[in-house]
Amino acid sequence: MSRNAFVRPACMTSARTHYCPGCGHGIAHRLVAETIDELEIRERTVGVAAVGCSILIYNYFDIDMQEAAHGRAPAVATGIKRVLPDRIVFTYQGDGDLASIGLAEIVHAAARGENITVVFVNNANYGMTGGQMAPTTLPGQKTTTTPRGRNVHLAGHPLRMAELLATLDGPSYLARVSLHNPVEVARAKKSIRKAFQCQLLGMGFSMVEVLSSCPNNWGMEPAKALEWVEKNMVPYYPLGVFRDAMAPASSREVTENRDESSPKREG
Ligand SMILES: Cc1ncc(C[n+]2csc(CCOP(=O)(O)OP(=O)(O)O)c2C)c(N)n1
Ligand code: SF4
Repeated sequence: MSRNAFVRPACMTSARTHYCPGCGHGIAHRLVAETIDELEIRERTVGVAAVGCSILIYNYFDIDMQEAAHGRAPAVATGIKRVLPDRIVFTYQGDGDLASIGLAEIVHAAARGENITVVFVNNANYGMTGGQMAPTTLPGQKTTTTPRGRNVHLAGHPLRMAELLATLDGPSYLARVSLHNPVEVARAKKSIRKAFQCQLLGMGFSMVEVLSSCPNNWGMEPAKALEWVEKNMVPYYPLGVFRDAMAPASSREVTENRDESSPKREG
């Protein structure tokens, strides 16, 4: 008996993506698409595209999409959700978009507890514009604007967005996941699904930070780039759940009081 190893999610179009070989955006798109199909929310989902390599995401999803100006996706999503509260609204943003130019928008949307879901792809650089330093670039990491490596005395320390937003009362679900191997991809899917479920239940702001590779700008083969995520990004950006309002009260206490360096894992 034969079994299909690959089935395109119904809410994805048949367009081929423009992403570089080994880029994490394609996997992240698929996880979001599978979630939309499984939760049967395709007809009422609105995606908000940001500015970055994923700007063309509206070509790949067969759902209602809205483009936002650089960094403003959480504000645009807020407007859509408030006017159309029965819609499921998500943003899809890179780290330059969300943690640099859009820092105020994401912090205030989270603080307000807006009932939207944010998929935040952290690839430690500005991908679309050629690999400049982002707020998430690791100490010592070489980029086009830090050719000798990020010097934290000059450029400051990287922002850990999931932890930063976990200091706020607004969010209902905050997690960091990674796409560096199949087990982590499966965990990432669980987190993305949970984030959308929080919105369906009207629980307020949810965000999943997805550690992702950018082999092109990192100057690495795709497999090496995945290794780089595991060896360099994961130690700096611990994986796990930082807020989970859906968890039973007892485990929620553990999650919220725990040492931030060892957050609870999904699945
Ligand atoms: C107001 C404004 N400033 C700057 C830019 C240039 N710009 C476009 S994409 C981008 C960086 C995107 O990087 P990121 O959000 O990390 O996404 P990635 O491409 O890595 O997925 C920048 C600086 C712009 N389009 N608009
Ligand atoms: S530049 Fe990086 S983030 Fe952009 S498509 Fe290529 S690998 Fe992906």
